[in-house]
Amino acid sequence: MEFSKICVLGLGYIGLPTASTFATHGLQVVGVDINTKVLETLRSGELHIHEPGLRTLVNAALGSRNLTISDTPEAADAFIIAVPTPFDNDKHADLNAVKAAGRAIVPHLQPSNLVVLESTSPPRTTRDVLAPILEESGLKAGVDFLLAYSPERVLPGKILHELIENARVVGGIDQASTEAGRKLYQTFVRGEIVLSDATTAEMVKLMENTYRDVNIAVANEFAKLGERFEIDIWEAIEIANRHPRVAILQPGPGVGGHCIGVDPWFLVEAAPDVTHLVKTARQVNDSQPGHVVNLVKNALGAPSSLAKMKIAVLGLSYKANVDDLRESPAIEVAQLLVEAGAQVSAYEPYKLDAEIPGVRATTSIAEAVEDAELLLMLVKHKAFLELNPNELAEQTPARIAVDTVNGWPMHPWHAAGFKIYKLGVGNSNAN
Ligand code: SAJ
Repeated sequence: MEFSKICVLGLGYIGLPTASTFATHGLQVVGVDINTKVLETLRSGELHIHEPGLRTLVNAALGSRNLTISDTPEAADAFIIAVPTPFDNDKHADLNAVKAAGRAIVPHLQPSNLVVLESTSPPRTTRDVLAPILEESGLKAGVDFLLAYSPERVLPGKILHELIENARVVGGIDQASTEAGRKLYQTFVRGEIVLSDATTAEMVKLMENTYRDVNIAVANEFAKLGERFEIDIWEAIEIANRHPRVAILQPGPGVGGHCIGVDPWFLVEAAPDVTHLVKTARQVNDSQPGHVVNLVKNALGAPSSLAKMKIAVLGLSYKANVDDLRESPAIEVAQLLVEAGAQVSAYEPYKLDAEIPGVRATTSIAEAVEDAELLLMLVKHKAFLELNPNELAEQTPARIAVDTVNGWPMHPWHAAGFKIYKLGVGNSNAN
């Protein structure tokens, strides 16, 4: 089958780059979003999301006239669903956007069309949730139209590169759907396209992020053991990772973003009786912000309260060198400090206007640290790694620093007069 026109439903972090990439590779693409603000922003030549290179790509796609944007789908050869699947307060997957996208496709679905779900979804969503909705068209999945699942697996900050170069799994509800999916993504994917079935492809995506979450959880427990046994866990992990079959990830203030902290819950919800480890890992990682607050107390001599303590927080984003604040553990730490009575100033170089209740946002490191008693690094931003402790010592009265990401080497900071407390490192190393 040939694809000349496609509809991409959802113009967010995945849908917009995907729609634009198809368009710059010669397909006619209708990008659909139900959020009129998103459409207005795109039509005015602006972007509602930040991703290196995305503005140039979207401009090229719109400029070629291959990409048009709309609030409703229209007839096409293929439909790609790339809408959010968040979780609700009970940690249950919220599939309303996927269902709504399916229903929006129904009036336009024609025999031999392909529908691909890209949104991260609990196992069997393509078969058990999406197929019945699409069949309200009167057409039968696997008989009259093709249906597949193909997850996005790109890393925020590297989306445009990884979209094209990563291996991609395509799983159809039958052989013909799988083949059609391969043909569609071959338009631009240079990485290997691995063929499977829909439910396996759904599991692959969830397993990747769950594996990473569990690995980070064990690193976070190792960090607590490092503190208990007065060693440097960063050094221990580095040495352990020289073993050819060991690859431990890095401990830190917690796991943020909208993927790794969310996706494992889809497995726990789908099969709670067989996912004890997955659930425990989530709980371990979710407990890290509270652990960081304990480290701060400890560094200050374990006061019973942090009332009026002046703390300068460095970094608020969910990971290094991005401006994305969604589900950021750094924000949770800042909030816990405020709740404990501390006076918190924060500097986030990628988002100077970050608004967190009770936290004083600052536009420079100098402003954040000017009257601080303690410096707390929560994100391994390049700018923080390059700080010169001697220069910093002149800008702040603080002589205590807490490093949760192993960004500051002990020696130069000690030499500049700072006590350094590190997550994962015994206190005896602080001086
Ligand atoms: N983190 C650690 N220690 C580490 C690595 C990460 O604490 O060693 C923390 C980060 O600081 C961050 C969180 O984990 O708070 C997640 O960051 P990340 O860089 O691991 O992942 P994401 O959420 O930006 O992107 C992930 C990627 N998945 C994998 O690498 C398996 C990406 O490929 C997926 O496409 C994306 O989730 C997604 O959309 O699912």
